Amino acid sequence: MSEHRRITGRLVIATHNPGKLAEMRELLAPYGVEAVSAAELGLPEPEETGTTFQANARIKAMAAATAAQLPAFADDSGLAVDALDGQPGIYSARWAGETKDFAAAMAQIERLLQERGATDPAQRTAQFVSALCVAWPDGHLEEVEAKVDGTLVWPPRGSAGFGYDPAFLPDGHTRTFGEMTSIEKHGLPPLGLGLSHRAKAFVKLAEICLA
Ligand code: ITT
Repeated sequence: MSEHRRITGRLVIATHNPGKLAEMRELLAPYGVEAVSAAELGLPEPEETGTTFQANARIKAMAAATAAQLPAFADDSGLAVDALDGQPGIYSARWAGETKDFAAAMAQIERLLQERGATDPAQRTAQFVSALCVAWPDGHLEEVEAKVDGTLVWPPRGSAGFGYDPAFLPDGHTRTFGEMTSIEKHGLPPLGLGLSHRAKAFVKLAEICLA
């Protein structure tokens, strides 16, 4: 097995999602990494042709690392609803359509849950999953994945965060991600609990790639 590699110097954050970008910047901030976004560099969005979160994270990180000739950090993530056999999963962004209408995507999930008679919280369990990949221009990869378990609520609650946050109630909590501050959702100790899927995956990545 090859050695892990540390992140030093400049890093591209290979996302075009402003909500994710903000979270990834906040997660990197304590490590003093100089982060520049794919949008700031004018990098194109690669097609996500993978069939897993990890494969798509790798596609995004490798495309940005090659184009920018810098290490690149990508996240592929999504919401997997148990009663819907893991949907929308890797298609979570695509369910919101061209206009990125997540209110409509949450309503679609709710319609499908109602069709299945999933009204009890125990029938409405879901996970947020995050696969993180750092790719270097020479092809070296570091990859981690994590999830957070929760329940879907209806109607959605709160306006913080992005995407499906207002519908997701993490286990052991009374407020949805949409009702939490950014520190509560993804802050790392000592400020936060490292609650979200992305925060948990980032902790794993930091252990192997960051000082
Ligand atoms: P990039 O590929 O440019 O990073 P994207 O939005 O297309 O941006 P994904 O393909 O990984 O990213 O799609 C993940 C979707 O899953 C994202 O658009 C959100 O709707 C949802 N999602 C992921 N993490 C989330 C979170 O922390 N809170 C709410 N929704 C989340």
